[in-house]
Amino acid sequence: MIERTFVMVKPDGVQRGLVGEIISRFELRGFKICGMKMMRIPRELGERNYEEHKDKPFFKPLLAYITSGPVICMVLEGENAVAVVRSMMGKTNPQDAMPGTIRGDLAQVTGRNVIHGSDSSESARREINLFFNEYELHEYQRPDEGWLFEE
Ligand code: IDP
Ligand code: MG
Repeated sequence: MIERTFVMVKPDGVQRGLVGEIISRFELRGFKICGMKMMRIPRELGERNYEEHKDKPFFKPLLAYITSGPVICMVLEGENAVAVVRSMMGKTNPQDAMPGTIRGDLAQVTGRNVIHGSDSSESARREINLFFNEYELHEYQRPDEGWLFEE
């Protein structure tokens, strides 16, 4: 099933110059970039994105982290995109993330784990609507689609 997911390179990923490396992994895998922008997340948007964690002890540092500098927001489309992107990201704690995953290759600790990705189709819909309007989301064909997918 072709679906969309929301992905964000967090402030540490931008500051460390990892944006190209991360986007490149998704492009090479065959994901289509349907939307992309750089922004500094306002506090309220950060709170809404992470509202499921509002009672956790790490909520305050998480908000400080996520609003500490610009991020790159993306909407990626592909086969089973939510789960596949999560598997490419690796476990939340980079020390548990497998080598070959983004966190497993590029990060050290949970509080600086370089990337966010939606954890379900419902979260994806919610997060895409939170971060993008309809004029920022695009439909187009990749010329390699005929070879990425079966007929
Ligand atoms: P996820 O990003 O893999 O979906 P979540 O459990 O949803 O992980 O947590 C959201 C984000 O909150 C994590 O990516 C990480 O940046 C931060 N976080 C989660 N747990 C901790 C913690 O125990 N200490 C510090 N930061 C945490
Ligand atoms: Mg999560």
